[in-house]
Amino acid sequence: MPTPSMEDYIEQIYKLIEDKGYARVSDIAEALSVHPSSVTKMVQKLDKDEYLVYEKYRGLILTPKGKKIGQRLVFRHELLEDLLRIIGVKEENIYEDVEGIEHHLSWDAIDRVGDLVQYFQEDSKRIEELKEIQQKNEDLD
Ligand SMILES: [Mn+2]
Repeated sequence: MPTPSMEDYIEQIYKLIEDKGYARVSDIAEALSVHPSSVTKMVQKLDKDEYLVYEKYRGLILTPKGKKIGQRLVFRHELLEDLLRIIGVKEENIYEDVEGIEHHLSWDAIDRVGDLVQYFQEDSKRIEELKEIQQKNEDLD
């Protein structure tokens, strides 16, 4: 299993390749707010662990194993954003909150979060009921 830091890299690399068709060390460094030398080091480790293939002058590509995990990590991030949005977390907090929790949930918990998101998405009345509770709680403050 990849470590939380490896997960962040695989997730960003997957997203960059999805969006732009390629992932350069400089783009990864910018996306993760880290120094390019840290990216090079991590990319070498990910290459060694067979998540990607890195060739200095030709860039990098994800292996099937890297792609599969990348897809799951991006799905997990987006699912948790959906959850926080549905339960009314302020937009300005959503990204950082997800970055903070995403590595610390089991895939079991992620599946259950998926059920919960589906529960709300299937009937907007449920979201309205939650908002009513939130309104009541705010009035108590
Ligand atoms: Mn993330």
